[in-house]
Amino acid sequence: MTPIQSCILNKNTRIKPVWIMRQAGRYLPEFRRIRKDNKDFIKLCLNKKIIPKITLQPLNRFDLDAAIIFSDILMIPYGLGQNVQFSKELGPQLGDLKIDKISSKSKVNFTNILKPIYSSLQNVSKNKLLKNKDLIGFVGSPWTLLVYMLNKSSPKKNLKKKVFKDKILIKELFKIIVDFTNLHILQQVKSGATLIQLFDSWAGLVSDSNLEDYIYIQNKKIVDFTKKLNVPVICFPRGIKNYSKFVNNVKPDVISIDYDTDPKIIKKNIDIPVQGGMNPKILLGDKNQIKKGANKYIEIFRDHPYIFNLGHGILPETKPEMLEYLIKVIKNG
Ligand code: 1CP
Repeated sequence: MTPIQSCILNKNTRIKPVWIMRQAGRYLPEFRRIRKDNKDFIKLCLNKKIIPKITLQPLNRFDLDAAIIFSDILMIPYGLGQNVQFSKELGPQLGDLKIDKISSKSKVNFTNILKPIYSSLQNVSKNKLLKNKDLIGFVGSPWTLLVYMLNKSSPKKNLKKKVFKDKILIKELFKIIVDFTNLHILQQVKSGATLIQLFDSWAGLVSDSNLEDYIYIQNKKIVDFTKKLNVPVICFPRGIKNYSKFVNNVKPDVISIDYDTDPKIIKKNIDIPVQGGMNPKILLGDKNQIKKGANKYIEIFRDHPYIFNLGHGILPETKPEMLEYLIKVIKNG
């Protein structure tokens, strides 16, 4: 059994497996070199020759316990027929949402469009670098995808509140997103993903009165589906205030925490395996700070099944040597 599976299924507290959100990405010079020659990000995410290479880049350098497939949460809106483009300055830019077009999307056509992702998973899962390691498939949670699809750009800079007023549209859109998200998970698992992570990156935007409908119910639909496939599922509802209420409602196998969350309170109130938490900015500091930052989480979760990760994605300005050092600290105590 892999270290991560042993942590999740056997509640093994002795090992502290590690992987890093955005481990395949812009902080690696070898990724930036590929990116320079592949200006169209969507095309890159559909290139079955390059996806496996990028996915394995961090495993060639570091002693990680999992690979995460190089892809993006916005491949679902793209597969549904909404235009998606990435610009360096503005981030993701989506086209108009045509609900009629999206509602009539066939599962066969969606699967065909995203086929390079599935064949890349098959390819990576056979690689010897993955021996005794997990291969992580992922999706954006329904709310986070709905935000991008309606807002049409990142809510980081500009949240267009009025597009979230049409409750009938929201209900219809949730239904489509859940159906196709489950299909995307099914195809990833069939192609070799051994673990699924749900990124609810914008869960923190939801008011308390909508948490049930927009966060708990929607994540639970995906979690229940994934559990039936016998694959553990990790939830990352970034920015929510009450993680234990989320866990009680959604019942994931693992809860991934953000860096604003107090790990001591999590440890006290949550029984299931925990992942992540350390602020990615700590990796921009010196080795002493990194050691101190990592040991804080290792100490708090000493007697708890814990997968080491950060509290959000690794920052592009991180020096790879600092990640190498962090992993050494985790593995050697
Ligand atoms: O070179 C570039 O400009 C591309 C940067 C980049 C990369 C490397 C984007 C654009 N996506 C990715 C890959 C990616 N995205 C992975 C790969 C696997 C790995 O982790 O190594 C994963 C898991 C994601 C997931 C993702 N995409 C999330 C959820 C996690 C999070 O960061 O909260 C989100 C919100 C996205 C949307 C997205 N894609 C890319 C960017 C810059 C963004 C964020 C836009 C925003 O700020 O709203």
